[in-house]
Amino acid sequence: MKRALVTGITGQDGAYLAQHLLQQGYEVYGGIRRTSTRALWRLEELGIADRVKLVDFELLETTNLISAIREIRPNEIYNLAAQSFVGVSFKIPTFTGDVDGLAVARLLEAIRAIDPAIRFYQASTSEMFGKVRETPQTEETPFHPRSPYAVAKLYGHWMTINYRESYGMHTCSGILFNHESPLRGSEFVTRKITMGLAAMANGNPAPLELGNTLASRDWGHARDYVVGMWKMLQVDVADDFVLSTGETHTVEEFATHAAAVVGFDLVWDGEGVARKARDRKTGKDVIKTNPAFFRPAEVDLLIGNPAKAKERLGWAPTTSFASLCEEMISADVVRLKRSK
Ligand code: NDP
Ligand code: GDR
Repeated sequence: MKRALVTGITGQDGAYLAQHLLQQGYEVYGGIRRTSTRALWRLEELGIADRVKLVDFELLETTNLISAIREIRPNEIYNLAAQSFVGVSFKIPTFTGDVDGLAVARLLEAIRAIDPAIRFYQASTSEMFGKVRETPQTEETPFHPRSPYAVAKLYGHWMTINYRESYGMHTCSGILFNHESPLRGSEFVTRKITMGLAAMANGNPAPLELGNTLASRDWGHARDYVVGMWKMLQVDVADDFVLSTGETHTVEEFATHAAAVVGFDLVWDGEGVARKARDRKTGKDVIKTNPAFFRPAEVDLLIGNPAKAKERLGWAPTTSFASLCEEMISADVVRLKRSK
């Protein structure tokens, strides 16, 4: 039986990846950092909380990483743990650099010292393309990060490649474009929209406040993307892969589609801070712009080309943009009803 250590087990991807690995017959260890309360709700929603073995895992503490790897002796490590919110990284840049950048070097050194045959997956990101140099983006597109988060992730990305080239280790970097799900954290824009619209459909009168609604992203479903992560560690020759859908949509398109599911027909108008959406039937404001959610530097448009992953891994996304929106808002409507 193969053993995997998944860092960031309490996050969106950690939960779906753990589910996939269990389905493949793995013994799954989940790295969890010490906090006053354990956030296991995602594992519980997937019904796998009692099948994942939790181990103390703090990326900022080298001793902790070494003892976890020594104790578990995994065949594969998936490093999903991170300070993953781009907006927040402008407020805590050095902390983000430590967790998302330097910690990758800590982890790779620990693996090299304990057992360099352990296969390693690093959660890299389309944010590294930032102010994009070409469209669509591929594994060969030059990087231009636009946030402390993306700069830190770029360090982790290159360290992952460096350990492969320097020591022949099986280290892979997955350059994943945005992937969402009903298990997405509530501060990311898709989930913020689906939670906000579900609440409004349920009678909450306050309009939802967003930042730059004209930003465009290549949005897929997390359930599909964790399969790609796993496939990267199953091929004999380690490499780096883009995972994306090859489609891009604005925040406004996502909101308009999700709104339609709960009965709002959004009409957008205005520019800058005056940009807003009202419901065509009632004339009421549904979404307003709040400049507090603007970022000091923005990534305007991302769209990935997943051809290499399709060809070498046989990976392809299976969830359309429309069904992603529908699944997310429907889940939030059900949660709201259940909580009443
Ligand atoms: P989440 O924010 O949902 O999960 C992040 C996880 O990291 C949580 O389990 C969190 O624990 C853990 N973590 C944070 N800091 C530390 C630390 N110092 N030590 C140990 N664990 C820590 O992210 P996602 O699941 O969405 O993303 C997974 C990874 O993929 C991240 O690295 C992200 O940057 C990257 N990524 C995500 C994409 C996406 O669209 N989702 C796209 C491309 C890359 P806690 O619960 O305690 O906070
Ligand atoms: P992103 O995701 O920054 O792409 O990073 P996020 O959902 O935070 O933002 C997407 C776009 O929406 C715009 N936006 C808002 N964003 C948030 N969070 N809240 C708002 O109110 C709002 N209004 C508009 C943003 O400006 C941005 O342009 C995610 C994370 O999962 C990263 O960890 C991952 O690496 C990348 O995706 C790929």
